[in-house]
Amino acid sequence: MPRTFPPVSLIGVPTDIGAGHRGARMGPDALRIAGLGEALLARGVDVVDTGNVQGPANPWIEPVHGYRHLDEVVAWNRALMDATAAELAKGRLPIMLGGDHCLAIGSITAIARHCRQQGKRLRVLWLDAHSDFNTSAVTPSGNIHGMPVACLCGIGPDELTRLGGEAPAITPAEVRQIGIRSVDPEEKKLIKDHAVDVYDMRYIDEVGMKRTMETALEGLDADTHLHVSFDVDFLDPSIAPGVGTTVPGGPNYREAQLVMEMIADTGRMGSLDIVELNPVLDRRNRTAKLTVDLVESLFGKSTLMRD
Ligand code: Z70
Ligand code: MN
Ligand code: MN
Ligand code: MN
Repeated sequence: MPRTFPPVSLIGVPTDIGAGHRGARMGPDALRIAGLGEALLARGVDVVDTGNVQGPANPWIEPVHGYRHLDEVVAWNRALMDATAAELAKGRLPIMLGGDHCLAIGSITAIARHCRQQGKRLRVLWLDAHSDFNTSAVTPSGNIHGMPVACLCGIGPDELTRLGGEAPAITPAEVRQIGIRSVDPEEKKLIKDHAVDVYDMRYIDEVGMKRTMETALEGLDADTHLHVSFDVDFLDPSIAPGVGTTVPGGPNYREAQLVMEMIADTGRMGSLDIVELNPVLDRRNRTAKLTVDLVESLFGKSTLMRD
């Protein structure tokens, strides 16, 4: 059955402030040029491009006390939190065009607050090769894009954990991580201590993507806001080379399409981050075009005979 989607607001977040490679700052325009807005319009979705959130330049300096660019990360996330909240308040579905994954601190802080105000439950689906649950004490890199899930769960510097006021913004029980295949040793302990629900690649290989997604999406109801945080490095690098940190052994094209189709079928997606696309490392914008193709599936396009 054709599904109708709420009106969409595109929010560009042109920064690589939390990353270990520069280039994700060009992600928003690569997605626009790959036709993201037009593809949604063609599906009958009302789309407005709100332009780009503004923030400080990337000073590209070494980490200080376990954080690289903490002040700048805070500034970008404050700006994005406000932009996300403004679109949610209008009843629109914000799509964050990243930008590196640290931006999920700002977007999800706003989304969690919106859910509390509306009496809605939150489910965060974290599609990623990485768990992004590092802290300043255990990070191997100091890059804050490896820390957003921990920060959102209240583990991190006050400036980030309390971005929206009280901490934590979310609890680990609200999170499901899919596609994980690169976790640092101390990060693994934190994930286990906080009982984050992780569906890693071995799990997906053993039970299949269909059952994995059924389990991760279990319990969604009419009062649930589903947020999808899509790190493009979730995808196997053979189909998605345009990311800073490629990790072999990710979902292939067909598995990724199924993920998106099953999310669409829930009818519960209320917001979406698209992060870590790095056009500098891409070839002829193919990773951006693949991302647009997958987003069409998220908005109900069926590759088969189900339209
Ligand atoms: C590693 C770190 C990372 C990308 C997250 C990697 C983090 N765990 N890399 N997303 N692309 O440095 O914390
Ligand atoms: Mn809403
Ligand atoms: Mn990530
Ligand atoms: Mn990642």
